[in-house]
Amino acid sequence: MSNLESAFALAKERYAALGVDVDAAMEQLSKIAISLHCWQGDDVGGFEDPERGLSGGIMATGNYIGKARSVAELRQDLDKAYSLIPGDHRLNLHAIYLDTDQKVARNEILPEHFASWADWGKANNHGIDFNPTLFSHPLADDGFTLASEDEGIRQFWVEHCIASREIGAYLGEELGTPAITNIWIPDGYKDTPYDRFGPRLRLRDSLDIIFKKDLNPAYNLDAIESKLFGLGAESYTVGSHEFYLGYAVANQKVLCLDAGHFHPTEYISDKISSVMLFVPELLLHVSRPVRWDSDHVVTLTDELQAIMQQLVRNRFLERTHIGLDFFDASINRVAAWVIGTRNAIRALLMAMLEPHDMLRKYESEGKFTERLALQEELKGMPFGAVWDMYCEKQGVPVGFDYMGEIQAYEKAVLAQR
Ligand code: RNT
Ligand code: ZN
Repeated sequence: MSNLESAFALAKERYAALGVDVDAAMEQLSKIAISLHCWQGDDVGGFEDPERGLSGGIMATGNYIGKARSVAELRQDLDKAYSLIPGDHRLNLHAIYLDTDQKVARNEILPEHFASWADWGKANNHGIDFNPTLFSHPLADDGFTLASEDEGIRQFWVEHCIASREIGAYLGEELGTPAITNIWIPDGYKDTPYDRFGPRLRLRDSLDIIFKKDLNPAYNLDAIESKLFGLGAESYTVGSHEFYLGYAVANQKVLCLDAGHFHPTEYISDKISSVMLFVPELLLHVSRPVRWDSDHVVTLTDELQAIMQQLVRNRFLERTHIGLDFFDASINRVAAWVIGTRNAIRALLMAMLEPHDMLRKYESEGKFTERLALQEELKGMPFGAVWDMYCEKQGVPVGFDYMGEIQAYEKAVLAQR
């Protein structure tokens, strides 16, 4: 027996003593697809206009070598990242990542501009999700899009979102798995507004028009993403949590919770069990806010574990779409994907290895001392041996071994750009 096998055998015994079936957990885990966000590969730049900088209150900092400069380079980097992550996963695309030589206005994007992505998804077994891009554009530079008072601007962005839903449906049909098309807008004010209601009325009306046409839910599902504030929109954000929660409940849309979009001491893990009573499905933007919505690479934090525990304990995985949302330009971008995604999967596995029956029983019986003791003991369980075996079985590097491949890729590919 190899070291890996014997460590796994011992771990399996330890978990079995708590009534946990390790093989069943690994089997369950292999069916969960995480949606990797394309925008980690090029600092949210996109390929619509290479000259254009970021706007809309989001920002990537750092200048590490090797940023992807074309669709081909981005796919090459993504392929590398997927090869180091156990399981089959999805891709989350933004509209500015279209594949065409022509200049196409945002309100004129068509499925054909994403046909090569559909082909790539098919060839590599990736479902694809989609996002209209309502930032980094002259018509968004005044800080308002779907909530703008300017009819022309509002109409332009409504058309962009309608076109995006059609592209989502196209991708969903091509790939045989629904695209989650997620709308996030930057609309808000730097300083205290007089009117907090008008923009929200306009946003609601814009959404109503955008969602008017029914699309087949087997191809496209609509999601909406709230935010507390953005850079330059510190005083007021039109699309707040209350706004979108209300809209999603009233219209039965997918609610997107981004881990960085709340007050720093407010956690999305505790929102999941409430919102799931009232919305049909959930989209998560798994991110890591450090003091603010900084979009750091996801690490194995208590909050990451708490999020995954909620999904597993309440059997919400079937109604939840897990997407990632971080962008760090100060480290190897391929490694950022690999580290963040592996952590999301690791946290899921940890949640699947909890002794659910024991914990529930102690709680129901009011045995809170036992509950506390067991929860603390779990932190020392040989979970890493199960994770290593999972990676081995899925044919990806075990532990830190993936770093060698990243370094080789950096030397051979990224450093040549
Ligand atoms: C911005 C939102 C949004 C973006 C992506 C690029 O604050 O989190 O999800 O990060 O659309
Ligand atoms: Zn987000």
